Amino acid sequence: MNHSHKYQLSLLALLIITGIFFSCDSYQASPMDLSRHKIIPVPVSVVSTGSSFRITANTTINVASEDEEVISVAGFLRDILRPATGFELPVSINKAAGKRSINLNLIDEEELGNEGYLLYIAEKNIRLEANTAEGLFRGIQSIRQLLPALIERDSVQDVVWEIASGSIRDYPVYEYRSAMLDVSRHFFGPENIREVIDWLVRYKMNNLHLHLSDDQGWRIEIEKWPELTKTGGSSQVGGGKGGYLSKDEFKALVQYATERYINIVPEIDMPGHTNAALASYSFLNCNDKSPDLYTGTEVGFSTLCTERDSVYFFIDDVIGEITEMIPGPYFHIGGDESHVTKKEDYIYFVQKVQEIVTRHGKQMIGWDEIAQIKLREDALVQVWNSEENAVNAVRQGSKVILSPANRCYLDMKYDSTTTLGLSWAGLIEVDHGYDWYPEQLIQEVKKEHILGIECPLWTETVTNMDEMEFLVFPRLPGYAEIGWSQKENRSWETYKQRLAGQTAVFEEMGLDFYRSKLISWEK
Ligand code: TNX
Repeated sequence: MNHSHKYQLSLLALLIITGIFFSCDSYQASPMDLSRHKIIPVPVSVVSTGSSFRITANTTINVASEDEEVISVAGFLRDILRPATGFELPVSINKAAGKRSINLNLIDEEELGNEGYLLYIAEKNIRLEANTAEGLFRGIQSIRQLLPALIERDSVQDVVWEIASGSIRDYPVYEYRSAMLDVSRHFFGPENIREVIDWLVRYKMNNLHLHLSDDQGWRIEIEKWPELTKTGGSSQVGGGKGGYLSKDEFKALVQYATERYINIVPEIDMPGHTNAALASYSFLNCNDKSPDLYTGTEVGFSTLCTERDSVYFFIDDVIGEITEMIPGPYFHIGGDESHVTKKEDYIYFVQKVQEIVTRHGKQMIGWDEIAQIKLREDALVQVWNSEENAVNAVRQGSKVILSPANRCYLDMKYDSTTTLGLSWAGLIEVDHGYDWYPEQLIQEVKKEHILGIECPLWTETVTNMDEMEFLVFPRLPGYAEIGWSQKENRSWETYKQRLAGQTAVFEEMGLDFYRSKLISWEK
């Protein structure tokens, strides 16, 4: 055989072999190292097997049972993968894990709890397993973080969609991992709130607390008391037009959140922080005179008339209408900074409101001042400022939600040059926000007393989404990690590398994040 024949034959062989390979969608899996993942919050354990799984046009999403919730979680996965890959990724139901498929299975393994998951990534398929659909949903967020950042785009990208192979075992330390958004000082509507929900989803947080009323504005429609939104909803800090959520908008938001395993915690702040309500209905004031609407940023000057029965009928209506719209277990009554309510009146008031919340079938949450009353055992105390109140709460048998202002207030400035935000609780650079442990915050408050952590964004200085993004990112992922990850897996040194690994994702999300000098943001 001469050279040219030899060449033609080997070319033919090559073509045949390639053809065989393509017809069964095979490919050379790239070597990859799962242990170099950038997942936030860091999982319980990660083992690399040095290869990879590739999502291709032939990949399917398979669920092992006809559980509707699991099927809908599979649909969520498909919806995040489809736009940028351009692949169909059909959801099918099959008992056995297929080749080239991403499989979602329910299992029964106590240690994983409600939200834990196992993720096995092999060359031939991916298996995601959890006790509940919620656990599968949390696991999907890890899959998402293991893919190239371009997966965030909404048009088809020319990318090899590979995920490093290996296994992940993961579950949270704390059951309550949350952020709070103040929509009262400046109003933020449904579209903005949905975006915030999407942020929480990514980092496996599970609650969003909405601060729906304050001196500057009342933000939720109450049918029986229409002036609350008509008058009380018409103002905000700085004199803008304010706004409010209609009941339909609120219900749609709750549904959006629920579908994403985020519980909404509504707060009506009382008896202080009530100027907007007092301006709407004069009988709420002991002198029967409505004050003007308020657009400043002082706190602690307003109070409901705590001695009037009509005030409690009013509160019963408000709590009734709101709790009817939420499937979740909590209702937040505020209770902070009631500086012009006499102490005995405050105690009488919160005691009565605790009964009302209980009658509507919900667990009461309040800011730490409520620990001054005789709490029901299921009442939850949100600790923002006072150790004494925190200790009082746990001594009474209540659990606490930790929101230490000097560590996790998202409205605190990063450093002295930050123009947005406040600084009354100190400056919170990214390391200071990350580097603490809930169970070490207050000596007498032990791990078993802590339901979880929540980081609030008060919006006195926040007027639009760009400003919100700047204060929330990059601190939020750190708070998610504090709530989820095991203490022994956490350190600022490793966290800051994983945070740097989020650069491209933040950019794809279009976030105006704070580029802290402490982080080596990727170019
Ligand atoms: C204190 S934290 C408040 C809010 C303010 C915030 C500003 C808490 C329970 N009350 O009314 O908006 O500081 O950082």
